[in-house]
Amino acid sequence: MEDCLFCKIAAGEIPSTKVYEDDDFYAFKDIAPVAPVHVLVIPKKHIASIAALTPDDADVAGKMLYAIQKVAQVLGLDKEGYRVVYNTGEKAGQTVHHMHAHILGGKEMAWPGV
Ligand code: IU
Repeated sequence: MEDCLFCKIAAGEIPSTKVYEDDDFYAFKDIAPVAPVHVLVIPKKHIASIAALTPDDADVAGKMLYAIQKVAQVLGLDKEGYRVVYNTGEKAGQTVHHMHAHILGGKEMAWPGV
């Protein structure tokens, strides 16, 4: 999608620190990490948020969980654990309107954390 920051990052038009890529997904380090490990996983297809998913997106939405699993393995987080956050919409604090999963790890995390 034109003028979408994360579409441009996934296309390599804007630089990022890549940690994983396959045909459908791209993962890169968050520029403002809130945990020792903070990586964003995005679908290459432009989808604004979980709230914008349609039945046509069911395949990519399902595969995204496997991409997250793979990225966590690449990051070495799979044994110690990690948190996955999808901020969705205004009240949740979503600032970039291209669906993304935050993978957070590398520290003990409290719950609930809202
Ligand atoms: P949010 O869930 O929409 O609030 O998360 C957007 C994230 O994108 C946030 O953690 C930013 O630090 C991150 N980010 C980035 O990694 N690179 C950028 O150029 C921009 C935002 I703008």
